[in-house]
Amino acid sequence: MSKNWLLTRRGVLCLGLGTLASIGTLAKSKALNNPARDFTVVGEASLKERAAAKGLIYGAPAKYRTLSSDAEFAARFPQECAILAAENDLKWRNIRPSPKRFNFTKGDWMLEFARTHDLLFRGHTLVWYKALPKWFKEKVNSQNAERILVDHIDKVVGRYAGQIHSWHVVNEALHLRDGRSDGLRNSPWLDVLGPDYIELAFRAAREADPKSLLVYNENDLWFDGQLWSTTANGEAKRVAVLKLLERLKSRGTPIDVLGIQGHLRGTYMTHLNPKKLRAFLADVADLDLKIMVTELDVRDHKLPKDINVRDRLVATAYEDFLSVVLDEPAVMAVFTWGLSDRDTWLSRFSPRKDGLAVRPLPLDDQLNRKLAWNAMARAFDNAPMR
Ligand code: 9MR
Repeated sequence: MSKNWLLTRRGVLCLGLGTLASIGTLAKSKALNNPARDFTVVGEASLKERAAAKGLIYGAPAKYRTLSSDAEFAARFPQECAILAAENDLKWRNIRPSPKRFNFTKGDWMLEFARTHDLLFRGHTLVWYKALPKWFKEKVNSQNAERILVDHIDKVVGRYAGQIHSWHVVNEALHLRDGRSDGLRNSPWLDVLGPDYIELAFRAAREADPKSLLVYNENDLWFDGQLWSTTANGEAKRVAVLKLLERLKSRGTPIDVLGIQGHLRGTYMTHLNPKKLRAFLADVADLDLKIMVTELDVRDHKLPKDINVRDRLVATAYEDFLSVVLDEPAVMAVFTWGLSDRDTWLSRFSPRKDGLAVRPLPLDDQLNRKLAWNAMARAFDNAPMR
């Protein structure tokens, strides 16, 4: 079979029928694996410097656990990143041990780390259907939910007011497979508050900190078609997000930014549709919103074993995606979801069947730059100036 089989009529037919998921992953990888592709980078400047040269911000989240115990990682982080996000330490489950108690120890430590190392700080996340404390189900009901949510936002956002660059206010509120006409997810928040919980959260956040940028953060916006059984069709999801954003804006909701997560899949990059993605980003910008890539990484658990081939495919995904997205002037920041393969959610969530370590991030587990780093550096270098 020709290496370029995806370009043959049979390949196009296969794509059209949406059967990619069942076709051998190696064949798909070959379709994008171009051993001659040039990932050369000029100079030694860091990702944060290259991003800043174009008016962009680059950063990543980290965990208190890692930053406070891994001195090598903690020293490396500020060399590449201009902004630190709290990966888990500001989630409900971690700061609300009981309805009456807040525990800010780790959040405070993270902010202090950011300050000490001259990093901006990003809060994640105020309203999510996951990472809720065990007591949530038992104690929160439609009578008290508004008070509890507003109080939470007031205390958490208020505590860091004036010191935080941006907050993920609402995370992943859409889930088309739940079958609602507005596309909203059947989340615990929707159950107790109805669809207006989104607006409520943004208003409370603005009230508690008039300065930080308020972000709506959503997944599965980068591809076309349906990739696997639990995802929505990418186009339908983009339409639903636009509708939600239009509704929020028309009601004067204080929202500043759409966060597109960007958890890419190395085996599905043929589903990146630059034209449609560009059009979507332009539509978002027309709503007078900024855009951030909030959780970029490339899942490699089904890519070939060979590290050179794998790294090349991961790098290809990074550069192909970023070169489209960074063309949109409304895009102001890029976060990878982690900095080094040493600490990535994917090693637990999407491990490889062959037992090899996953390699989804710009730095390897020794904190050295990989081809994915080159791909990002190139994308920043080639991005238009903001
Ligand atoms: O990377 C995070 C992982 O360490 C946590 O166990 C998990 C549950 O809290 O959340 C992961 O981050 C998620 C983020 O908060 C929201 N978007 C999807 C991310 C990956 O699951």
